[in-house]
Amino acid sequence: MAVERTLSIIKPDAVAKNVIGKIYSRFEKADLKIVAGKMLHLSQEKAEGFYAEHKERPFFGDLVKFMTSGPVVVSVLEGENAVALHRELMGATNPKEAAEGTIRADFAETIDENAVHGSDSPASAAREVAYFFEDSEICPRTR
Ligand code: RTP
Ligand code: MG
Repeated sequence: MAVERTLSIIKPDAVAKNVIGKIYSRFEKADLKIVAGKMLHLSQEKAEGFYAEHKERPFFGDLVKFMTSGPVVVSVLEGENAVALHRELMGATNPKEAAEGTIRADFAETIDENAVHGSDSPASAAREVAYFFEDSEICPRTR
């Protein structure tokens, strides 16, 4: 299996619940390395650009409103099979359907405010990592 990178966003609801560390801890326990990270408050334009693939969906307006409602933590995670592993740790989009022990099952209640985002394919990950980080902001582990 290949070492991959994926983009994580800890969404405004989870930041408000003060569980950034608990979510980071899930990544670390799964042997995903945090190789970049920052907190920021997304502008409407930045959030719309990030979710451009959902532009025509009925929930798009609410999604952008939520994602700009407070600070988020964006991170790059690195590890074997990182994209799929991270999605597994997150659980289903709808927390009510998320498997026990997943981040969404434990820290989210509704599909609209579901605690975390994770890239859904290596191609999306490449686009999303570049959307938030310069190469110089990513720090691969040397030990
Ligand atoms: P994300 O992109 O945030 O990691 O979530 P995801 O891949 O699991 O889900 P996606 O289909 O990409 O949808 C992005 C976000 O839009 C909201 N959503 N609402 N009401 C609905 O039917 C609906 N479907 C999606 C969710 O907040 C989802 O995380
Ligand atoms: Mg998605």
